[in-house]
Amino acid sequence: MNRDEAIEIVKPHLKQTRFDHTLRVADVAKQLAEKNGASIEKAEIAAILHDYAKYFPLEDLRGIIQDNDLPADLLDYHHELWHGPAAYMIVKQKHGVADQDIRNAIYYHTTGRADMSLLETILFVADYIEPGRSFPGVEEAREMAETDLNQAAWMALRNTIQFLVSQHKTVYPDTFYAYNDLTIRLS
Ligand code: DGI
Ligand code: FE
Ligand code: FE
Ligand code: FE
Repeated sequence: MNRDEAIEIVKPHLKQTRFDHTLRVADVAKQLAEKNGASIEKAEIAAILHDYAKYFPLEDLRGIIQDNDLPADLLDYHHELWHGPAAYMIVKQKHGVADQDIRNAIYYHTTGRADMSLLETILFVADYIEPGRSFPGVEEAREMAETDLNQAAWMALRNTIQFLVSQHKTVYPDTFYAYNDLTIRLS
């Protein structure tokens, strides 16, 4: 699958603003891949596909999770967490994306997880720091991504956990596992 094929797949499913976000994530992911010695082509494809399922009806996302033995506990958490695992499954089944690392990057782009691969970390950070994002702490994470990708991922995880806690929201365990893993690895 090349860039244009990936774009053709996702474009009909995204609003213009989300499509623009997707292209910015792809740009940032390519830069991070180049800087960190990852495959630029894989980073670009994973980024273009990452929010494919963002606007699928919730019943469809629920069905994809249930019918494919994805973790059932996802359904106990915020539905915002469903579109990554669902996209992972659809690109595998409908679009023949065979590369496990690309698919895992899509799967974990919202929550993160422990022991993220380089490609997973790149997509996780690119989604967080793309130039259209403007939440508190993003500028620090952006600057950190220039020199230390894992430290930038750690900052994104810490900020997200702090934000969710401040809003009295639940935090999916993989997000804690990702944070703990990087806290240990970076100390
Ligand atoms: O799809 P995007 O908007 O580009 O970004 P995303 O897929 O990273 O979604 C991030 C949103 O998910 C963010 O606003 C926080 C929300 N969220 C809800 N529960 C959790 C969560 N994010 C994480 N990392 N962990 C959660 O448990
Ligand atoms: Fe997303
Ligand atoms: Fe994200
Ligand atoms: Fe995104």
